[in-house]
Amino acid sequence: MDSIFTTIFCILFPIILSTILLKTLLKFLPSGYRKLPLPPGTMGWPYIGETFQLYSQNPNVFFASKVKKFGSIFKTHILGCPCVMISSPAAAKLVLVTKSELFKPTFPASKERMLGKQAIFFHDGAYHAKLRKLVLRAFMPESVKNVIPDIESLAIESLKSWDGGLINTFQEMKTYTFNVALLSIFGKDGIHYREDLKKCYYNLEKGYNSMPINLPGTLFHKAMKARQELAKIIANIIAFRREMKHTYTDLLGSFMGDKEGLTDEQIADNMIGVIFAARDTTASALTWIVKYLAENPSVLQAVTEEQEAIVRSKKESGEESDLSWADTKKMPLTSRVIQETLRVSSILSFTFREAVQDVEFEGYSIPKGWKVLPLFRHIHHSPENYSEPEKFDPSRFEVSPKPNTFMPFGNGTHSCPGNELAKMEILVLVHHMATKYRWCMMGPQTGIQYAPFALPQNGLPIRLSHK
Ligand SMILES: *[C@@H]1O[C@H](CO)[C@@H](O)[C@H](O)[C@H]1NC(C)=O
Ligand SMILES: CC(=O)N[C@H]1CO[C@H](CO)[C@@H](O)[C@@H]1O
Repeated sequence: MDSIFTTIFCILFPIILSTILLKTLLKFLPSGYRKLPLPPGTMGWPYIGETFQLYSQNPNVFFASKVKKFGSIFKTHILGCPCVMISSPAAAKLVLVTKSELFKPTFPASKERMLGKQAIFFHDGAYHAKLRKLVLRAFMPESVKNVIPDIESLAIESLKSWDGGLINTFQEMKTYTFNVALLSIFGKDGIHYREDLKKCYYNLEKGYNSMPINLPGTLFHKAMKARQELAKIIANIIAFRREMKHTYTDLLGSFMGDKEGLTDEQIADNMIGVIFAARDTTASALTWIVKYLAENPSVLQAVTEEQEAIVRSKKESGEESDLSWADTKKMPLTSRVIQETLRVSSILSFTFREAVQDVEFEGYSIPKGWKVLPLFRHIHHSPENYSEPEKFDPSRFEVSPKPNTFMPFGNGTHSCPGNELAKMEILVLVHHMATKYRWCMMGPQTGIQYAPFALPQNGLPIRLSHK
């Protein structure tokens, strides 16, 4: 009896003791060393991972099947990187806002070289905060107000050039959003440089998704050369402005006026970066709006009535016909159409962050260097947050969405600082399009392409004509 007890004691005691010791020890170790499991999920093939499964179909199919199998946090491997995808509003809030210091924004090195290493997206901390302040200053409502008449001229000019013809909506919208971007960056000076900037930017864009091999003849090489030419043009504009000694309220003015002083190179990287961030995303949103309005005649009718009422009331009160800031505040229904378009189309399905250290996250461990992807598209299409999520129904935004369930511009310190400008250029174009033109889609309109972002197949060919 005694010896059995002794034996059990001798065996059990060290086990119990060491367990207690280990637990105590682990409590004092940095959290990353504790052995929490990785999130559940599969990593697919070596290197390729599950990239094709994700990009060969509606990403929602991939997200939904993963969430069903593994829960709202799961691991996968895409674009050559191990990733953790997170699909709940609460977890997105942690990554983007409350615990954002643990997750830095991240981009492939080749994109960094192409847009410019000093551009705002590639930074965090003090330098990022300074740039963000400068961008926000130029894109806040007070500043956007001043450029409404010029945006309006661009919208009218674009619509006129499309009148009567068969157009590729996305391509044409890219021209419009490019011109608005130049206007917001360089003010009216932009017009003189428009064609040169456009030519260089076009070459830069062609190489953007190419293999990053910098040898003569490659698209990447041409893009890098175009990048240098863009920087040269911008340096000329900067030099010209220094001589003029004016103060400018556009984005370049905001960057040049900064007392702490930015180098010309830092300024150029950021101007190129802003064009990049502003153009295709907004053009894609506009393309979707044109599609949804064509598919939903009752919504188009309501938008047209709202916009015609503005024209009428201006006429009656003898006001100038130009749109003012106050007018754009009288477009609640059109604004809801924009919100619903951004929700359904979810142009950026997700964003990329990277764990800056081993992170303990909702019971799992995320290793340092892994990518962390908040799935905006999944959140925007979750039936728990939006009933009949696939249905286009702007009236759902008559009540404001719950926090962190609607993030077309992201959230936190890296959210899109250009959202006011983007909404403004959309409202202005829709105003003129709905009141003066009619359009119909040409060919079948069910296809969607998803890489790099959601867009109607073939850029939505339409025929547009004056009413
Ligand atoms: C961003 O996060 C804050 C804090 O969680 C939240 O209050 C706000 O509603 C969020 N914004 C969006 C657009 O969801
Ligand atoms: C605020 C809210 O209702 N959030 C819900 C959105 O949907 C997710 C599932 O995808 C739920 O977990 C949230 O509670």
